[in-house]
Amino acid sequence: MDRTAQLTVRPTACDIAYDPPSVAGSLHVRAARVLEHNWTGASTVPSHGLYPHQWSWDSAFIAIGLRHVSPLRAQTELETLLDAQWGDGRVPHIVFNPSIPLRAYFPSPDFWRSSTAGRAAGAPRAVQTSGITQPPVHALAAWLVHIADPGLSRARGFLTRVYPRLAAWHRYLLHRRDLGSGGLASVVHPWEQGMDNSPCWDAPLSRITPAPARSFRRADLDHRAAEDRPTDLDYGRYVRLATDYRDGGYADGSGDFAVEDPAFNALLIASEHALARIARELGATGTARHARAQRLTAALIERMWDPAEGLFLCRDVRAGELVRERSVSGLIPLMLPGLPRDISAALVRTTASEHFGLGNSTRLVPSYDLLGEAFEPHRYWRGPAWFNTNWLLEWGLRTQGEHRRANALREAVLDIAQTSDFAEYVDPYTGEACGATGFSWTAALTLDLLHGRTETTALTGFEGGNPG
Ligand code: 2M8
Repeated sequence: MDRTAQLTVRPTACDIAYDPPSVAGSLHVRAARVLEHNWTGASTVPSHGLYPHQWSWDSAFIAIGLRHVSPLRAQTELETLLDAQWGDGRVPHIVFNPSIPLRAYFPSPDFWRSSTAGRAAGAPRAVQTSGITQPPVHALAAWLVHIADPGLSRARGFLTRVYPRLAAWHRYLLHRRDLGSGGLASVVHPWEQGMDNSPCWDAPLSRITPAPARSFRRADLDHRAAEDRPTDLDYGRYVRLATDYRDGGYADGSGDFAVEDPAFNALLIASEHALARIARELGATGTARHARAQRLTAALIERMWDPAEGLFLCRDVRAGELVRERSVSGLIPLMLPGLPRDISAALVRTTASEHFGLGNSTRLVPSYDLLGEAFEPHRYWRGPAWFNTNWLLEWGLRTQGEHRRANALREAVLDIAQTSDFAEYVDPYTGEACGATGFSWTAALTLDLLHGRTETTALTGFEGGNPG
């Protein structure tokens, strides 16, 4: 879609269909209002203060919720993001809004210099973006948006337009980013995986020389308490990694940080199943994509499953070893339909174990091991519970037939989203709000769970189900 066309599909108030189930009515309306407030005309910001641009995986989650309010806006959200795709297939993690002052967010477009430093990698000229990526939730989102209103989707040629872009995105990840030569994608920066300061990155980041503190100015601390955010040392390393990547023209392969992450790869696999469904809708068989998703699942198990922990672990590709930290990332492969029964059963046990506490000491799964040395209940991705990961786990529990646990998790997400005013993240024990409130993906995924969950198996169309 060209950028002129975007203006013509800007929805009006009439597109916002308020038809909530009666009991959950006010929650629906409140969640829809958050998304309305954060909508900028062609996409949705995660939160106006802290994150005033378009973020990649946020937009995928936002579209998944928005489809229950305005399927047209949900399609537009994804297409705006895909309009900023690079020639090599990468989907950037931030698409910058040119009307936002540079000082409002760091690193700003003048740091990334996408249209010049990214020229060889095919960065777009008309829009400024970051040069790194985020988890590939987009094909999954595109399929879910399509099935929310197939008539509108077909009339607009939505899937026909997004399919080649999504296929190029997956191709980029599976080829240019197979840095471990094991068939899986590596992330080259903690921001790519999305759980920015997870303790999983501590060891691989320890080898990175931080950029001097005086060489950059953090904007996040204008909005939030330092105790809830990554440290200055973390930021120094984030800046060094991004600077080196940029100065190498965003070419892949030589960076000092390369990690295979279970959630990133599980989302790629789930999205590959979704791409198969999209291919079928467009008249192909989709069989090759389902088969690839199965092969990727086998690689994930071979390279990251730790039977003693009952958890998938990150693989530090540069050090050639597993990272021995327990993160919610290692539970996300529960979403995968082709998981062997012993693995899915072990993962379900781990969610309820003393490390994650689900249904025992916690109602939402924390981002990191409750017993881990690095655990901090309020510091960003080092312990707090997040709504997107819990939505993914709800999906995962349902995929594995664990409906009672999934129902309880669904209730907890809805309840805590409401009482926390759609917080960015919460204390995993008390549900106390942390970070921004009125956070877009929290509102969007609340909407999705309010509208029930019938499409888990329909999504994958995975013949054969779970092997015993
Ligand atoms: C957080 O990450 C950004 C950098 O990408 C930041 O801290 O400034 C993460 O929570 C990430 O997962 C999320 O996509 C982003 C916007 O919500 O914020």
